[in-house]
Amino acid sequence: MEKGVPRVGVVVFLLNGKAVLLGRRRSSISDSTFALPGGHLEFGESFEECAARELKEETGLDIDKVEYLTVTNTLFLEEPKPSHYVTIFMRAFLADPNQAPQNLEPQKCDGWDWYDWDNLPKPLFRPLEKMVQEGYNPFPIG
Ligand code: 8DG
Ligand code: MG
Ligand code: MG
Repeated sequence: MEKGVPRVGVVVFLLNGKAVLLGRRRSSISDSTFALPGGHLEFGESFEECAARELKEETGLDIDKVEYLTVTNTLFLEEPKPSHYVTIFMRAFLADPNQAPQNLEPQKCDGWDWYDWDNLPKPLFRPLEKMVQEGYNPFPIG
């Protein structure tokens, strides 16, 4: 196997009531699975800055109350080009509750939609699937 270096992903649980924003991926990594918005950390960025930038680029949405939740360490060995990601999971809310998501990178995503946490679509992107199976919940307590 050709070895690259681990890369850093920053992804966002954008919460809206009981729902979370997901989009079906168009990508060499895990094509057609439902994933959170997000992307690669750029040089000099904070996790919060990266989360806000990726959300804006991918969905047009402005986010608020961005905070760190957890991290995963995932090898994608079954992909055509094996990769290794350390992924930072953030939580955020809509800055403007009336703003609707737009599909600004249609080459990378089929479209964004809100899905109830109790009724998530299938198949989920593997790191997310694993978290759900382990009982992870991104919603604030209380
Ligand atoms: P960029 O060029 O905009 O920086 O990157 P991108 O095209 O938006 O990257 P991405 O694949 O959306 O996200 C970067 C990596 O983060 C992805 O290849 C693997 C990792 N990742 C996870 N879980 C999730 C997830 O739920 N959603 C997204 N988008 N990426 C995730 O480990
Ligand atoms: Mg991106
Ligand atoms: Mg992305």
